[in-house]
Amino acid sequence: MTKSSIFPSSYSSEVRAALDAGKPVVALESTIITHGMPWPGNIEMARDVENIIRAEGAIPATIAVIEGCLHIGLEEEQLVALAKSKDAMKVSRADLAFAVAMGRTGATTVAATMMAASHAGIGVFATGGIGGVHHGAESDFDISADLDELARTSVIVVSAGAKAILDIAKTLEVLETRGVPVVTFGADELPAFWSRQSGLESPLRLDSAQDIARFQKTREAMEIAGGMLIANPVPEADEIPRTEMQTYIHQALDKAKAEGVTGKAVTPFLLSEILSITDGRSLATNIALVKNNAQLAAAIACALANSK
Ligand code: PSU
Ligand code: MN
Repeated sequence: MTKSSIFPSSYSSEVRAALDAGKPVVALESTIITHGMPWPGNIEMARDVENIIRAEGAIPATIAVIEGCLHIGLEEEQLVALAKSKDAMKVSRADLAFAVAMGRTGATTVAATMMAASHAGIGVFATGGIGGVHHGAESDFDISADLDELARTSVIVVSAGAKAILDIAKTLEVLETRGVPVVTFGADELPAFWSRQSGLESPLRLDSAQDIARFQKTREAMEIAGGMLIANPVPEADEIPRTEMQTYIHQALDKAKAEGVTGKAVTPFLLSEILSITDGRSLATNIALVKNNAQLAAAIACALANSK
């Protein structure tokens, strides 16, 4: 059964039926659609990702706030409208109730999507990369709310690591402090979003969806609350090597600094800068890694459902 929710929320018929039947469901965020990728690559990515999850035997639940209602699972027209919209809010933990109260339309970040997924009883969520500790955080305090959410909300987040525009070493330190397990899938080295390498050793490693499900079940049995981060390296054929990426990232960071970009605008600015520097290649990699994450998330959701 669907967990009774304190949120005023609306479920797509597909998601409602899956949750009622105890079938595996995978949550998907929507900020990646509105603020992470341009039209029409964003809608193609959103549709492909949903279909990959269905093909693996799970049901996708893309999450967004539409005119003040939190939607768990979007219909095709809603997905298209969101992908085309130019003024959707970027909704994180701080903004979720605001968007609902004021009847606004907004896309949910990793943090807000985890909150919605948890209330809906969805335990697995696929995204591209999480937010984290930005370079220079020691002076500007720019640390994503995604990290705190991982510490408090019991959802497995499948990502390609922390975005390489971040200070990944500091991001790992914060996750360790907050007690968030970071598990790299099938590799010893933590991936860095567009690249398979980060230069950092992964705190933990697992090699199958079944083992990830077993780890999560054990956490539940031991009453250890909070999320876990699965870092899934981008497939080799789609990656942009680390040394090459570092040049582009430096250029984008310099421009953000020169233009005085701050706050919520930083991540979308850096992503679109890198997109134009790489002439769209970063977008192809971004789409490939989200698809790869959706597939693994679906496999984990199926493994969890089978081990009930
Ligand atoms: N990964 C992407 N594109 C994105 C994001 C992640 O490939 O647009 C979004 C996610 O929604 C993540 C957010 O939660 O960026 C982090 O933003 P901030 O650093 O402002 O917390
Ligand atoms: Mn920030």
